[in-house]
Amino acid sequence: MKRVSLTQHLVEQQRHNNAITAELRLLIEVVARACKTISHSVGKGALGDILGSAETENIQGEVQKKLDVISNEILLEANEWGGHLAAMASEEMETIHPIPNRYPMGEYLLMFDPLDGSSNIDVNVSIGTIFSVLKAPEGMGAPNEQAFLQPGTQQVAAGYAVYGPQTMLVLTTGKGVNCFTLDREMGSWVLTQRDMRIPEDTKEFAINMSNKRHWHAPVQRYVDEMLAGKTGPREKDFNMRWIASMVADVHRILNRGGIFMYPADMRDPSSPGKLRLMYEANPMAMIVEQAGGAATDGNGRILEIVPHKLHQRVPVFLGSKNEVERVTAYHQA
Ligand code: P6P
Repeated sequence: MKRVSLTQHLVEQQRHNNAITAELRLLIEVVARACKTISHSVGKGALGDILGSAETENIQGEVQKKLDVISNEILLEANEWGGHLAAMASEEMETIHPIPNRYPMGEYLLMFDPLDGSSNIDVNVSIGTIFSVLKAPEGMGAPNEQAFLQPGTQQVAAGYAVYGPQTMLVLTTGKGVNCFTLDREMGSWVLTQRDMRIPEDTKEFAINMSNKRHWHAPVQRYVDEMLAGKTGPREKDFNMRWIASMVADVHRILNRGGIFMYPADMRDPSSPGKLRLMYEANPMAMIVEQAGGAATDGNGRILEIVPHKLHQRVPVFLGSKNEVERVTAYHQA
């Protein structure tokens, strides 16, 4: 296949369907470049300053921070000066991060989980960066948290980088899902999978089984039926995978189908599950739906949830359409 770079892909998208503006193209290229930098740091592991002990100092003279905080700084510094953003928000920061006055403001809002699954870095398991892009409300003036509280259907782009045996970037701007592999020698992202599609059926589920006793009845029923295999109502055997790194689990599902679940549990009725809506569930839900899959919170589309807090959590069921519809139907029974 002729090598198509991320830049060429975005220029062609901009030219053919105007789905993306020049500013959004710049935004995506800047985020992709920051993910290259994060990949380089992650790849060093214990050999790099990044995982250095608390005694070392970084260039700001601060005590060395953890990799997920430094990944956050990489994304902030990469995106501040370009003039494409009005503000940023991150899992690592309690409040939003406005663009410093010394730089022009743009029309987009960027949210990210800079290094999702970072507990896996210590054991050399794939981790990733997840990002979501919204348009800043017209006439917003100074950006505030309220500007970010838009439903996932308003996202203009979403993507993730997965730092595994290969470093890959999966991206959607609302016209399907494409995957780019990092050519480390050239330092460029190369299009390696066009228009990814998730099979509507699957034999593979992903959930942290150790929480089983805390699940609500619909999830108990759905998982028990799969565990019963051929002898149960599903009349087929299932397999289980749980990497405990959402990016890695979703990437597998995007490539070969499956259902990923992080349900609410009965221990804490006020906290509906572990995953965050704005920069984990929403971007992954957009990617999955654009690839022909489904993504719900057990009741309705994740993308239609109207947020009320920047860091709010949400139950997540996403992946192969027919399986997500089944577990969602069990919640309605
Ligand atoms: P558990 C990683 O910490 C994360 O946020 C997701 O990437 C992952 O799917 C989930 O939490 C793993 O949670 O409870 O299995 O450790």
